[in-house]
Amino acid sequence: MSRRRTPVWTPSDDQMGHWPALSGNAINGVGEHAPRRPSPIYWRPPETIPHGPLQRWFYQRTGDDPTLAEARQERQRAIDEPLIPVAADKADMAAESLTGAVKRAAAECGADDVGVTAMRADYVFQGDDPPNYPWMIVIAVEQDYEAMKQAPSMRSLVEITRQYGRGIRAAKGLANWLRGQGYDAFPYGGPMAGSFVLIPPAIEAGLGELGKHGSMIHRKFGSNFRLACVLTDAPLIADARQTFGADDFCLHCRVCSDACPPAAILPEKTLVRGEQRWYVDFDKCLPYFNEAMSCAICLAVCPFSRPGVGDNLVMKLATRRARDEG
Ligand code: B12
Ligand code: SF4
Ligand code: SF4
Repeated sequence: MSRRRTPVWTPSDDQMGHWPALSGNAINGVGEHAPRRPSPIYWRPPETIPHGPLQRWFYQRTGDDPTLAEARQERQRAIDEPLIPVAADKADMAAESLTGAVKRAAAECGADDVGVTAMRADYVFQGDDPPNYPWMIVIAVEQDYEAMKQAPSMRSLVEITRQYGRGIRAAKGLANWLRGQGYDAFPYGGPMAGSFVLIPPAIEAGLGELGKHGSMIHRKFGSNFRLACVLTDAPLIADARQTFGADDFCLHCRVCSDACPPAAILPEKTLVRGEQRWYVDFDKCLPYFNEAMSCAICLAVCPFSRPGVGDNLVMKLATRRARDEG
């Protein structure tokens, strides 16, 4: 039973005039039993995707705020900064010490958390070539909670844009550090989707769990963070997945689904490309996202995101689990 007090939001005719004849949930493979690679759906060159006209519509609506324009320019400067060449001699370090050194370098470059995982072809969008690197170093950057509490607003959109820039700078700094050690390294941060999804490798790299709102929950930052990464051929050691009870907590919590204006967050796990997991209805989320400054209400209201509360929740869940197991 829903606790919603407000009626479900409906999109403008202006936006829906650009909507394609195809459901985004079909593109994402909802109801499909066989596993397959994800299909490109958004934040891709607009002429290559059915929802491309909506992507253009979003940029036209948000384009002329000066603070946002400045944040976008700074993000673009980070994207455009060239990489240094790969040094001719490789650093003589065993995988264990190199992995430790990579994590320290990532923190110095501005990453708030970092994890290592093997690159897998199933992260790569259909139609894109799997990048030729064995390892992915996944970076998390925390967003300012006070700014995000005001989502959806120009302030939260500016904060999101700034954190994209910070993620790209951290990834680029780390890629350059690796290149200086003689290893090939390629950085990726948003906002464009690139050629692979970030959440599945970030989960494998131990950065957190998938929440009901379709984003990840980190044990310290809650849902309030962005992801970036570096692909590399440096020999590294993978981190293990980490679970701290977020998935179980989501089973009995409805804070994000009740707060989502278009009611896009599905209350039950759903079959998507062969996996039963949390899923957000694309056809409901995207119109609100486009009209409301890229939304992010679901990140802001998640109890794990509230500073101080998230840590306590994680501790309580660990105590409960120890009691249940003992
Ligand atoms: C396209 C995109 C969108 C689209 C559509 C997303 C969709 N699910 O269809 C729109 C514009 C609607 C969107 C909205 C949001 N997004 Co978005 N989005 C992306 C982007 C660029 C590509 C993802 C994609 O193509 N998804 C389409 C298919 C693959 O979606 P899906 O099948 O539902 O799978 C999703 C998850 O379930 C998970 N996933 C995929 N396969 C598997 C397999 C398993 C086993 C599991 C457990 C999970 C999992 O990853 C997918 C993430 O969308 C990524 C960056 C990246 N390169 O990954 C950011 C990204 C996922 N978005 C992010 C965020 C935060 C948001 C918003 C909160 C908006 C905002 N302003 O912050 C909302 C949340 C609502 C939502 N729908 O999830 C963050 C998540 C960070 C976090 N804490 O987890 C990312 C990683 C961007 C970043 N660099 O930080 N997004
Ligand atoms: S981004 Fe907004 S519309 Fe989309 S799922 Fe989250 S709260 Fe709902
Ligand atoms: S608000 Fe509740 S249900 Fe939604 S992701 Fe956070 S913990 Fe899970």
